[in-house]
Amino acid sequence: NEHVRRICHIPKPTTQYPLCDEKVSYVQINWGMPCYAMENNIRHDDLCSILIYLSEIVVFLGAFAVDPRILRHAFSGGALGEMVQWSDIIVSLYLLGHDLVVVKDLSELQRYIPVPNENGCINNRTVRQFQYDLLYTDVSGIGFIINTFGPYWSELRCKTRVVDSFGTEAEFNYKKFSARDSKYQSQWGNLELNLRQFMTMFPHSPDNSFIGFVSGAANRTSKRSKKYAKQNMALVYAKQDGYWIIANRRYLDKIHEYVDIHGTFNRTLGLGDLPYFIPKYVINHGVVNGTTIDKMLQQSKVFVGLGFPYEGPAPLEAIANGAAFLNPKFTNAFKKFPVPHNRYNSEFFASKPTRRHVTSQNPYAEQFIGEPYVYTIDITNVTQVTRAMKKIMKKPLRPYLPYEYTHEGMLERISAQVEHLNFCQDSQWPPLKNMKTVKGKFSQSCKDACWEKAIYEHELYSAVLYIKFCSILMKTERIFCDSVKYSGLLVAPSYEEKTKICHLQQQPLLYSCVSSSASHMRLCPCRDYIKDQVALCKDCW
Ligand code: U2F
Repeated sequence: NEHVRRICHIPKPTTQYPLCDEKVSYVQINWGMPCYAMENNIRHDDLCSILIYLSEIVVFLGAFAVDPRILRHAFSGGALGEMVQWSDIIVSLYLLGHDLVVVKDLSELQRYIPVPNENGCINNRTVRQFQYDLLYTDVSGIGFIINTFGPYWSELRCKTRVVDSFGTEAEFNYKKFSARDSKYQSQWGNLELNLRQFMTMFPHSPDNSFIGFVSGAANRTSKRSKKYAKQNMALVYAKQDGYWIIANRRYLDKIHEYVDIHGTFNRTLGLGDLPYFIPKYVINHGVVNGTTIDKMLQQSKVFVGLGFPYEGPAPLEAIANGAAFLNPKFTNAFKKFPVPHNRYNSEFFASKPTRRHVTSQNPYAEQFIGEPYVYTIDITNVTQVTRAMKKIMKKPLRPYLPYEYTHEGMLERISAQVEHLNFCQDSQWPPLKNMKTVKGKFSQSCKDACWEKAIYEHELYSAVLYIKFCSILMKTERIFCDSVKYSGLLVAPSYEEKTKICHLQQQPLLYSCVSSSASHMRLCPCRDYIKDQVALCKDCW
């Protein structure tokens, strides 16, 4: 019933049939109850097509509000990845019918959140309660809210979703733990939120939720838009001239043997000749708009990664426009073994509240997509570069985009998250029926243990059944515990070989999917997932 996909406001979950404006026809279902549409006072029971619960939402673009320079730099090589993601989140929430207020200004926020007076109290006349169902913001936004609105943060805490590109891990989130060891301190940590309130750009941190973004794709743009034929052309992934300094000259020269090399970078290091580290044969177009980037990607056979920026959206746009992505693998320059970038060896990740190992410029492209769309190679190894270029030149690529990055995939995911994720009350989503329990090996994290059969699900940790499962597993897997102990270890629940202790988790904020220990065997809650839409489980949304 495509033609009746009109939605309207309904009251919060109620035992009554939801009923909107009777003058217009509409379609609505709420929480599995029967729905109906009214048209000219005639009731149609057969016109229901979508299941949606409408919320009133504030979107506070924290980083842009706190530092408006980010917005100003958008067209001169500044970060655009976050803007792509925010745009997609805002549009998705809007298209799903939710009521949105978008705040990009600090002073504007006071209209929606009451400011305490000098005595720390909220003026009687101002609204005492946050009138909205949800607040989407980022870590900068939370910092600002805590500093400005003080204790009022506790009102907002459970309604908040934090857009957090690189993810947040348990040891950085839980204050007592990070206070114990400087290794776990981060300026962005200590928020003590449910880890699933952090929403990432790629599905890289299963402790967090994956919100993602939408990637433009040639075969999905409007029929009227022009398609451009492939040329012997490469586009380099670097928006500022400074990024090119990490480019290996032999890498670019080798690619140049096959194709012309184009760039879209801003000149920050002065005009005149190109800096010495950018070869003269590079044709620069300056930072261009999205339509032009799409056109250039449609014309290019290859999109050339240099190693930075990490985990941006552009490689997916390239693949969606039929250009293969050369994805630099992080290796040791001399011994040639993999050296993933992380907070202990990279300045960029040093401040991030995660110990995640980033194996290449775009690990999602490496792990979830691969050849013939993605060649994850050591770019200092000419043999590997040559081999990849030969394969790329041999056969044209069909545009490809994983479903979770399409418009439909994003809408589906956001719709399910808004409807089912609830951090203000006890709720269980994904439901327990989707749980698959797995015993890990020593040194293995739950992320890896689950991956062989399913996917790790942070939410299920707190389920009562899961705790029971641990006890059952200990019996059925012949794990003979001398004793069972509640402990605050990052690897709990687990079995410790040396002491023969079975550890259950004492502190819910410390449940961690990614932790492992050589002396512990982890007991993991996993769930099934939809291929190409890993945020969702089968039949659960
Ligand atoms: C990532 O941020 P970036 O802004 O560096 O991400 P990119 O992948 O480079 O590109 C973001 C968008 O910019 C567009 C491009 C993408 O949609 O099509 N664009 C453009 O419109 N014109 C141009 O000339 C060049 C690109 C990441 F997203 C952030 O989370 C990280 O903080 C950042 C640093 O790692 O990298």
